[in-house]
Amino acid sequence: MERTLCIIKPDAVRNKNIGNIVAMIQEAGFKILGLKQITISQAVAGEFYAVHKERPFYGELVSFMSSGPIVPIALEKANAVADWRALIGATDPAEAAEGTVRKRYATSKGENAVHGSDSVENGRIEVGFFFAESELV
Ligand code: 3AN
Repeated sequence: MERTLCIIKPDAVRNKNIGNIVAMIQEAGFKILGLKQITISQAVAGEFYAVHKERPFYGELVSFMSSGPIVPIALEKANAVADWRALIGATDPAEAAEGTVRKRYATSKGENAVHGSDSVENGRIEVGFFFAESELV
């Protein structure tokens, strides 16, 4: 079984889309191992997105991710990483396919509703960033 991390980002929480996104996750057959609502500091957001440190949008991304509550969700399923990324859709909602989370709920490349791990290794690392093993059911 593979693990991946979903984060419902501050824009989707503000727009009251937590329930809609969780419904899409469950309808697609993912098992929810852990789920919580938290607010993270700029320092924690910066640590989570450290791989993007050199990108021009890093500062904007870190400010946005610490601008309000987020909902990290630990997901499990066969092929979870690729399947969750397929359900999320393209980074830019204008390019996201019909029926994807970003097509429905994202507003821009920066404020794009959800996060998804980009590899099996990062799936495990990122789930561990937000959840202790004892919090996973
Ligand atoms: P994805 O989330 O689709 O894997 P990445 O890994 O390229 O996309 O980027 C990580 C995050 O950085 C995105 N979810 C988005 O919030 C932000 N981001 C990416 N590209 C841009 C951009 N051109 N302008 C602003 N923010 C961006």
